[in-house]
Amino acid sequence: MKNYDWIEHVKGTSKFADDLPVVEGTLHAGVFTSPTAKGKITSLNIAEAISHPGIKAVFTAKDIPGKNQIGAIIADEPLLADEDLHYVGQPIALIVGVEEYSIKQALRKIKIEFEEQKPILDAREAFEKKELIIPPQIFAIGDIDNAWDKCDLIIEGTADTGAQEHLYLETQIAYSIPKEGGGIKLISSTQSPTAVQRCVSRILNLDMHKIEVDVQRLGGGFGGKEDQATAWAAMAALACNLLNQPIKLKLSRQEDMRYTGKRHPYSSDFKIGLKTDGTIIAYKVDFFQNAGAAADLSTAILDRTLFHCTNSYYIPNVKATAYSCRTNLPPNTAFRGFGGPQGMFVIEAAIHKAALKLNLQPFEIQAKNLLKENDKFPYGQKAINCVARKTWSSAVDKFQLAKKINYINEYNSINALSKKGIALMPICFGISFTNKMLNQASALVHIYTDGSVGISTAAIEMGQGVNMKLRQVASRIFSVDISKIKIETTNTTRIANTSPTAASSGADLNGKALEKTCLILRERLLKAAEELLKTGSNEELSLNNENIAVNGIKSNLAWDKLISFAYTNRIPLSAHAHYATPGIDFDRSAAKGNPFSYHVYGTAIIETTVDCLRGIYEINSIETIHDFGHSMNHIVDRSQAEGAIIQGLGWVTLEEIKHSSNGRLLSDSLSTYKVPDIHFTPDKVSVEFLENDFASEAIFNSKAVGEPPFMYSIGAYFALINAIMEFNPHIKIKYDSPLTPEKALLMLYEGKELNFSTPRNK
Ligand code: MTE
Ligand code: LUZ
Ligand code: MOS
Repeated sequence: MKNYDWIEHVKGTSKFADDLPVVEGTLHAGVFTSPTAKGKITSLNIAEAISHPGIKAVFTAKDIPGKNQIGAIIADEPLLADEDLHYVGQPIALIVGVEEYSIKQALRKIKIEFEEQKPILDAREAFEKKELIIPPQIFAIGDIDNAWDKCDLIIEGTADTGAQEHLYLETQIAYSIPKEGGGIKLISSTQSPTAVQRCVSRILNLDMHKIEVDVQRLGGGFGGKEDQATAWAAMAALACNLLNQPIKLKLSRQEDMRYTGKRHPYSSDFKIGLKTDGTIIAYKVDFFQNAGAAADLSTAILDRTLFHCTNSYYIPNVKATAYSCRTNLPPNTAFRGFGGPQGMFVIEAAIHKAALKLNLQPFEIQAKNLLKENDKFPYGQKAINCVARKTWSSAVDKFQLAKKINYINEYNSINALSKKGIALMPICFGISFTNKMLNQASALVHIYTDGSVGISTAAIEMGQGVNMKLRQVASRIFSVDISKIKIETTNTTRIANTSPTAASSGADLNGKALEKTCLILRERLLKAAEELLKTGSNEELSLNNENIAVNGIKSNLAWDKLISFAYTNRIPLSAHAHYATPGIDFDRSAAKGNPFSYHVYGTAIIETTVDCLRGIYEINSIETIHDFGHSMNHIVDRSQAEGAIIQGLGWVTLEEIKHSSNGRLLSDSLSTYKVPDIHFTPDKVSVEFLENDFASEAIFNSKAVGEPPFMYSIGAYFALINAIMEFNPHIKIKYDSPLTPEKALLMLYEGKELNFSTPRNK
């Protein structure tokens, strides 16, 4: 199975928002943003900007006809700042002009004065100052207070993970076109068309039915357009509404990097208690999430950190507390894994630290505590059809762990300035939105009189291949060729009340809704065929390879003939159906329930080499046994796993977001923000499929794949630490990701006498 989208991408013929033809009279918009991380506006002078040649208008908060509010979960974020400034890059005014260059010039002519205050950039500092987005959230199981007595060893420590820039290839963009009756059509690069529609309706004080949002595809989202595509679309819509002219708003790469939120950095405290054999008895953890200046999706992300705080381990006594801390940075947002990676890093750090004390290998502790069937997660759900141990033992066998270790030991014994390290990384990721309401989808299917099929769902194609999977669903149920199936744009007038395409569940939710819809049509068509072929009750009809089969034998009735007969006989050839994931529930006040439809498991083995003179390093290989369920498209799923793994490697190694002490983003271009390229990519990235048919709520048992493999990369951090410790065994490790080459170099020589025996003046 190919992904037909890729052919168009390679030819350059796929259309993205900026490629769509613009309507006559289209104007462009630019955004004037806060120069300070915290302050109060004392004066804002837009007169000079308005009179700049080519400029049509400048809009500020007071021009908003509806509510100046874009917060989706908590109403704490204005579209345009009116008085208080909360981060560098916060939108203040919108400049509309005939072309982008004059807008750029006019942006410099807005004069702002403000009282500056001292910003908070760090989550722990925000916590000290009681700047919390919501009250602390707690997940607990067992009896943590009495569990410590049963432990032979108790270890405490801290673990930090960094922010991450989404770096989707297509920057944030929206195009707004006025429609009759004051309505608006929006082309938006969003993962959540309904979120855009709802927000624009609130900003403009218009009924939602007046706002149509249409999405062809995204040049990547990775969570960065789950919530944060909305503001730009709302600004384009605002100017469009006020001027009654089409408006295009797109961010340059640098604007995008500066103005939009990132993966949340976390700082955490852990305490872990074990038996001398490595059995984990108790785990206590406090997560300090750096939310940025507004809630955005932070509270939902905080939830997922708690859900995944024990990764794929069974721990009988757990207390996990999570604090969402308000700081003066752009609001941080969804990013592949959605808080899961941040939670999982900390338990891995705790295990690593405990292993050093117990004189065990970290993988011995990991293996000992892996989930078994029916083990309980801290939120009460049981691990069902759990393949945690199966993926682990397959990885150990298939990738020959024992042999690898021998080889690495030998390598390290003969190389003084180059050291290798190895780590294993099991993963476990829950599938379903943790907010139950969002686990629904619907589909609309038209069969045209020539037998070709058009499909609408809520799914957004952003490179992950969901459109290909949806085509496969319809193709399989109708038994017609893929070429007969077209996936239409995602449009709020065809599919209403869409959940974001997120939580890795795009194919599951929309695929299931589509399956239901196609089955309705298939039943109707088979009834029509019965009539046409005048078959008896002992004859069973089916669709087979663009033909109707009777008792499995090909008849002379072809698919297109049947369609044309159905149309002639006034049988409806369109259908719509709705799907809601069954069996999920979560009691928020008790923090107990079954929030997930199923879990995805897997195990990776990672080998790294560190250059102990320079601190630079290579990830040599990352080999995984991944639980795909019964994959419906191997090439799409494999590429999702590979992409997620390499994106994750960037997060734990090279990608370092730096701010100045007054809150200005320093790493705001690709010369200062390093992402993995093809040279950094490991020589060997193996993704082996563990096939099973366990997940009945996954579409055709093909498990969600978008996010889970991201977390394998956490193992690379520990493999690098292990390599560094071969060179400098006595360092005190701060578990502080990303492990940039700079940090690696400092760790290699921490506490070491530098002894340059060669005379330097010669
Ligand atoms: N793959 C590509 N190529 N581009 C993306 O933007 N987003 C990821 C993942 N894979 C993304 C991607 C994220 S964050 C999610 S949640 C899923 O795709 C969403 O799509 P799905 O639900 O259809 O898997
Ligand atoms: N978005 C969301 C998500 O709103 N809820 C989730 O549980 C989730 N999980 C992963 C990614 N996005
Ligand atoms: Mo993905 S973080 O759920 O968009």
